Amino acid sequence: MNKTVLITGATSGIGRSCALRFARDGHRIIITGRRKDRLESIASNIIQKFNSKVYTLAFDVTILSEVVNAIQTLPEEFRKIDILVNNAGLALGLNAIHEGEPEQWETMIDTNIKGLLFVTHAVVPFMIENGHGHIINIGSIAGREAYSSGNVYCATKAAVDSLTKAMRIDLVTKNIKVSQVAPGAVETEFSKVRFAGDETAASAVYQGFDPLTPDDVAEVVHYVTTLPPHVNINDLLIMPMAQASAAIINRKPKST
Ligand code: NDP
Ligand code: 8X3
Repeated sequence: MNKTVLITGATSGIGRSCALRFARDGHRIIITGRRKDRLESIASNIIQKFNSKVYTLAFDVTILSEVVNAIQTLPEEFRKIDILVNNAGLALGLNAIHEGEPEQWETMIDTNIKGLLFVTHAVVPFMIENGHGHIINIGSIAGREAYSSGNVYCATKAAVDSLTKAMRIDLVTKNIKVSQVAPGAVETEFSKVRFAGDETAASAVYQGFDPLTPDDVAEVVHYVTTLPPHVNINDLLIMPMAQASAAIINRKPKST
């Protein structure tokens, strides 16, 4: 059956892969993010490849009025949202707590926690009206274990873990499933954003081992939505084989 799937942060990485994965099944897709040009090119790619229905919404998840306005403008055929993938998020910087930049903390908290809350708050009424729904929050290994200099980013992802549990409790009587998919290292634009465009620092993060690809994560997110109505995956931690914990990665030495 065709479903309507709204994915935040679909201009890149995991969100973009999720959009393509759900579109492959012929679902109606709503892709969101701030970069309008990217949304448009991904939408034409989806239409060309899968002939799926796709709608783009350019907004900033950190601005409540933008979130509310964007969701309100959805045309009738896209309003029955069955699946919400709360994926938009970012890390900025990697500094010990006393050397961190408070503006970067604010952006991470605004995006990863408040943004997820704003979008959920705007979308859940549609799900309640429809009598069902499924919310998938993208957490992280960083939400399970703090790692050196990860402080505020780790805290935001621990909040996603906690909010996922809280949402599940509050929405259980509304027939809305709430799941968390929490990946380890995935090679996307994440580290380029974290290191302010420093490609050398970003690529070093993934050196010497095979990180997850955004398609690996999208496959898992998609899987979680394919189970029978009485089954919910509450929480799923997906790691690269070479990554045993947040900070322990089996990197192969560079061959000389
Ligand atoms: P990318 O940088 O590739 O993608 C991040 C997405 O979030 C982009 O589409 C970006 O869109 C969107 N986004 C960021 N800020 C905002 C904002 N204020 N408003 C709207 N959209 C925003 O990174 P990933 O794909 O790796 O990250 C996706 C999620 O996965 C994040 O929540 C991240 O924390 C999480 N994650 C990532 C891991 C990794 O190793 N890469 C591991 C575990 C979790 P735009 O800039 O166009 O607005
Ligand atoms: C992103 C994974 O380990 O870089 O959530 O924080 S990590």
